[in-house]
Amino acid sequence: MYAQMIKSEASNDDPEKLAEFQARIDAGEKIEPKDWMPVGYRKTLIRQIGQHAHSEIVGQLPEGNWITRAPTLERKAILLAKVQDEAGHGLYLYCAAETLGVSRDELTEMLLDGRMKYSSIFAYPTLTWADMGAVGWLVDGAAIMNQVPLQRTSFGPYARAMVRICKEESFHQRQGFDIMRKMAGGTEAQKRMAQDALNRFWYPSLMMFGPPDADSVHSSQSMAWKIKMNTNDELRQKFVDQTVPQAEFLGLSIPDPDLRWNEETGHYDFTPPDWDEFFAVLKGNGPCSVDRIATRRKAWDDGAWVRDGLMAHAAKKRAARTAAE
Ligand code: FAQ
Repeated sequence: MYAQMIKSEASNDDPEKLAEFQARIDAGEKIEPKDWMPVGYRKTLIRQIGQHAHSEIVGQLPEGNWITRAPTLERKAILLAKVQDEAGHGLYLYCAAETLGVSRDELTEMLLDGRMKYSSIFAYPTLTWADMGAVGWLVDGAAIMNQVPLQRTSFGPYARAMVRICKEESFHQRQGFDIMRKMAGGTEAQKRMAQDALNRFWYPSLMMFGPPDADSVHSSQSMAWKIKMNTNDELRQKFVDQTVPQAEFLGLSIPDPDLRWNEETGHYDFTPPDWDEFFAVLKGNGPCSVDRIATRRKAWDDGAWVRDGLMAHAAKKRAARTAAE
C-alpha cells in the first residue's frame, strides 16, 4: 500500500503547488494529513516518525532488562511506569505515521527486515543498575533536547504527539538524574558504578543527534520543510552545554580529557564521537543489534494470534453490519 501510494503520487509535485506548500510552511501553518503535500515531504515524515516510533519501542528493551532487578519497590514502580510510557510514545507516533497512509504492520515489517532504523543508542547494553540512571539522565536528556523543538514541527499530528511525549520525557530525565544523584553520593562502589555508566553512555548519547552536519543527508531539506527545527550539531552542542554542569554537580567526570569551556564561543569544546563506530551501529553491527531485532521479531510473531483474532472479529462485525443493511 505504502509503496503504491508513493509511486502513484510521484508526479504530483508541480512547481506551483510546491511553491504554495512552501509558503504555508514559511508562514508557520500546520500541515494536516488530508492537505496536499509533496511526495518527498510525506516520505521524509514516514521515515522520521516511523524510526522515532521504532526507537521508543526498541528503547523499552534495555530498561525492561532491569525491572525485575530494581533495588527497591519504589524504583521498580518508577521504572515500570517509565517503560510503559515509552510504549505509549511508540503508539502515539505509529498513529501519527498512519495518518500519512502507511500501516503499523508495514512499518514493523520495515524495521524487522532492516529497511528502517531505530536510534543507535538502543544497540548498547545496560550492564548495571547505574545504567538506568545514565539512560534516564543522558538518553532521555538527549531525546528531550531533540524533541522539544519538534513540538513546533510543521506536520500537525507529529507536533501534537510531541507535546504529550515531552511532558513525560521530562519526568524520565528527572528520575534518571535522581538515580545518578543517589549513586554518586553513595558508597565508593556506587560512585564507581555511576562513573562507569557515564563513561559508557556519554559518546553513544552524543551520537543520538545524528551524524555531523556535513554528513547529514536529510537536514537541509528537512529544515526547509520544518520537519527538523535544528541541525544535528546545534542540538549536540546544546546537550553538551547543558549536561557538563550537571555532571559537575554530581561530582562525576565527563570521559573527555579535551572538554573545556570556551570563553570566546560561550560553549564547551569537546571531542566528537567515533563516527566509524556510529556508522557501524547503523549498519546493524552494534553490540546488541542482532538481539534487539530478534527480540522484536519474536514479540511480533508471538502476537500474530492476537492480530488474527482482532481481524477475524472485525470481519465478523462488518459482515453482520452488511447483512443488516
Ligand atoms: N540512530 O541525514 P541525517 C528516545 C540515520 S527517542 C540511528 O542526519 P535525519 C526516547 C538517519 O535516519 C530517540 N540512525 O538524518 C527514549 C539517516 O538514515 P536513513 C529517537 C540515525 O533524519 C529514551 C542517516 O542516519 N529520536 O530515545 C541516527 O535528518 C529512553 C543520515 O542522518 C528520534 O527519532 C541515530 N542516532 O536526522 C526511549 C527523534 N542519526 O533514514 C526509551 C526524531 C541519524 O536515510 C528510553 N528524529 N541516523 O536511512 C530526528 O530528529 C532525526 O531523524 C535525527 C536524524 C536527528 C535522529
